[in-house]
Amino acid sequence: MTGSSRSRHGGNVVALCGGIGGAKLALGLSKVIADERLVVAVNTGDDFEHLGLHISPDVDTVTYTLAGIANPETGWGRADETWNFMESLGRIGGETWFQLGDRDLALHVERTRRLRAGDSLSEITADMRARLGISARILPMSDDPVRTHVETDAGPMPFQNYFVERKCEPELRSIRFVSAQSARVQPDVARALGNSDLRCVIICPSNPYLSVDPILAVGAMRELLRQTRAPVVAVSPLVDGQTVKGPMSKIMREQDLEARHATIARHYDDVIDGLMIDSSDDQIPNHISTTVEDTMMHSLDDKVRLARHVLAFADEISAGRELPQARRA
Ligand code: FO1
Repeated sequence: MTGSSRSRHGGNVVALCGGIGGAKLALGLSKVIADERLVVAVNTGDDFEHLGLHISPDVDTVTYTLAGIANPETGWGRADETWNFMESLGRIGGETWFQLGDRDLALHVERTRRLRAGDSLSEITADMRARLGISARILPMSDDPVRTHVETDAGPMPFQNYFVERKCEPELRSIRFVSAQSARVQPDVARALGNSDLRCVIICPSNPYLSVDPILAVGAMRELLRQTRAPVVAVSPLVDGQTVKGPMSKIMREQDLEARHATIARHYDDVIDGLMIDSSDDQIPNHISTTVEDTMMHSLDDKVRLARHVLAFADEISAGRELPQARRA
């Protein structure tokens, strides 16, 4: 039996989350898990300084999504946006490849002011989500700077220049998370992972290579995941063998990886106990439990349904089965 037999249903859940795809499941989880028992640890490797502003795209995508004000078409930025700032900026020769809506801009300006005044990204994010009426805790993976850089056939470049400015056209050679090793896991995330009443850890269906790996690369994160008695389950971001959104199949091809669930299972092999997939894959290693579910999330109901299934899957692993020896290695 793993850990205490006391039901963990009241325990905390930690969700590791990147951008748009992950935020959808985080929204579903926020509807199922009460208040602050949900801790969403968000990737900050995509953060960058732009137009003199500190931009934290994934933190904002998760915050807007949980507040119900995210742009439903793009998944990033805000709904009901206006673009006067970008229009004027373009006219005076400013950089417009990274679209900042007028309402969205207020968050970047206020975050930048507070960071310069010495507030931490965690404090700022906690204030923003409280003001937006969000009860789940949204925490950066670290308050120390970590930056995703990619090596491509067009040379090295920061993440947003590759992902947004160049639309992922350059051929990806390798991905680096600058300063991840020396960055400290955000203290409340580390505490939640070390807490004995932790119900489970969920790796949301974000891009494993661009959005989840930076989180796993932070300081002691992998160690904390290996040490927890709670089950760690991931939702595969691949649907019907294709990627749901974003450049995942191109990135996998460029890394000579087969776009199938078994590749995702092997990628997370050292930290997960279970993988939720949308169709069976007989190449998944035996020590990783699997469950097959429809993982497409269009409506809010889809997101809530998937959240319930992931939690039930994790509870099954923690209640019924010994944690795989392999993970304790
Ligand atoms: N993604 C784009 O593809 N184009 C944009 O112009 C863009 C602007 C943007 C502004 C604020 C923000 O929080 C996110 C924004 N994103 C944009 C998304 C972002 O670059 C990516 O979603 C993440 O970095 C990867 O998950």
